[in-house]
Order: sequence, then C-alpha cells, then structure tokens
Amino acid sequence: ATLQRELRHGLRDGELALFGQPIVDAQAQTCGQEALLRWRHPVRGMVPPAEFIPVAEQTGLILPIGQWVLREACRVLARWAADPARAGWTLAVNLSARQLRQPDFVASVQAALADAGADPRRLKLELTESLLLHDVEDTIAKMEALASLGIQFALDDFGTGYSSLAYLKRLPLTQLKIDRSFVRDLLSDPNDAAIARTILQLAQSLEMEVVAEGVETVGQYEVLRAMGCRLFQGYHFGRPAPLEPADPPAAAPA
Ligand code: G
Ligand code: G
Ligand code: MN
Ligand code: NA
Repeated sequence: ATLQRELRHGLRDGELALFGQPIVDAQAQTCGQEALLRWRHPVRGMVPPAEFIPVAEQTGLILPIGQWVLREACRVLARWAADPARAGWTLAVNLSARQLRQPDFVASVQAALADAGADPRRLKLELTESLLLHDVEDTIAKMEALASLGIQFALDDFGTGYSSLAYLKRLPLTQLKIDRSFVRDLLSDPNDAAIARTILQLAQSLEMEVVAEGVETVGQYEVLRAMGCRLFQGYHFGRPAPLEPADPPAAAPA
C-alpha cells in the first residue's frame, strides 16, 4: 500500500526515468535501444522495475506509467531524428498486457507519436508470450492497426513462455528476442545452443529478425554470430543508461 502511494506520487513528481540499452548489429554498431524504466526514489534510491512493475500491474498504475513511458520514448525518438548519428535508430518499449487491452490503445500510441513528432517506423513495441494468451483476436487487430502505421513488434523473452507456433505466424511480428537464460550458458550447455539455433531457424522461415539478449561476453557474441544471429543486446555492448540528455555541468564558482 505504501509502495503504491509512493509510486503514484513518484509518477506525478517526475521520479520516473527512462533508461536505454543499446542493441547492436553484426558489426557491433548500435542500431537502436531498448527503453527500460527506472524509479529514482528520493529515499530508497534507484528502485528496479522488478520491484515496482508488479505493483503497478496489480493496481492499474501501469496504465498512466505506460502512457508516460510511451510519450517519453516518442520524445526521445524525435530528438534522435535531429541527430545524424542516431536518426536511423529504433527505440523498443516494453508493453504490459493491461495497456494492450485498453480500448483506446491504438489511438493513444498514435497521439504520443504525433504530439512528439516521432516517426512510427522507429518505434518498436515489445510484447511477451503471456500477453498473447488473452484476447488473441483483439490483440491481433490492434497489432495490425499499429503495424499499418509502420510500428514494429518484437516478441520478448522468447522461448520461456507458452508460444503457439500457429499464433506466431498470424502476428505481425518483426522480431524475436532470444531470452537471456538461453544465452548465459550457450558455450557450455549444448541444450541452450540447440535452442538458440532452433529459434534462429524458426525466425528465418517466418522472415523475422532475432535479437540475442543478455550477451555478456565476446565468446557468446561470436558463437551467436556464427549461428546467423545479426542483432545483439547485453552488458558486453552496453548497460542501461539514462536516455535523456545529461544535465549541463554546473558553472564553476567565480
Ligand atoms: O531493466 P530491467 O532488466 O531491470 O527490467 C526488468 C523487467 O522490467 C524487464 O522484464 C522489462 O521488460 C520490465 N520493464 C522495464 N521497463 C518497462 C516498461 O517501461 N514497461 C513495462 N511494462 N515493463 C518494463
Ligand atoms: O525482460 P526484458 O528483456 O525486457 O528485460 C531486460 C532486462 O535485462 C533489463 O532489466 C536489463 O537490465 C537486463 N539485462 C540487459 N542486458 C543484460 C545482460 O547482459 N545480462 C544480464 N544478466 N541482464 C541484462
Ligand atoms: Mn524487453
Ligand atoms: Na527480454
């Protein structure tokens, strides 16, 4: 109850921050980022999402928080568009099931893009498999509407949940993200290597891209690249860092 109240106030008082983690291509060049929410609590310090997203989901606060994340992400995209080094980058935003079930979700994404002046083709929305368990027809309809605007979809934590291959084919997905639990022991566990290879083959037949998550070593990167993986994310390439421009340094006292 306390956390819920503090989170509501934190949202109001600007304590939420959007971090970003780079996603790199097969030449290790950054081609986008995943937006990751952080809560800078005045007393508790940096609260990780694992501690407050579940509370936000249970209380419905995830709806205004998700709206804030989307609007902030669109503002970041608009800033990147003006920067030649970042103009082609995509920004991936994690969605919760409750957001997607809102009747006005498509309109709210459209409004966030329009208000910020962001290019829909640079926005990626990350869904999890569990999100696809409910209201499949409604989910597909919303995804189709957003995809027709140019928005791309990634399936996050792929391989950890229930995934019907029949649905997978019907959804307008551009990307599968190999869950980091399969990447961790890739070099030592033949089962994990087989799973990674299978996901890459599946994605190829479905004409989807694959992002390997949780790449922490150059060895993991090279093995995945040899398997045909072309996109990577993990501490080896960069940790989540604030997406907003850093505050200008304070003027030195005279
Ligand atoms: O950043 P970190 O690795 O601690 O994130 C932990 C979890 O929180 C991840 O599963 C991620 O998908 C989720 N998460 C991070 N940011 C957001 C967000 O903006 N919205 C939602 N719904 N989940 C998020
Ligand atoms: O579930 P989702 O994929 O959205 O969560 C992303 C989370 O993974 C973030 O909380 C981020 O901090 C974490 N993460 C990103 N890269 C790595 C990594 O290389 N190793 C580990 N252990 N976690 C990572
Ligand atoms: Mn994610
Ligand atoms: Na993930």
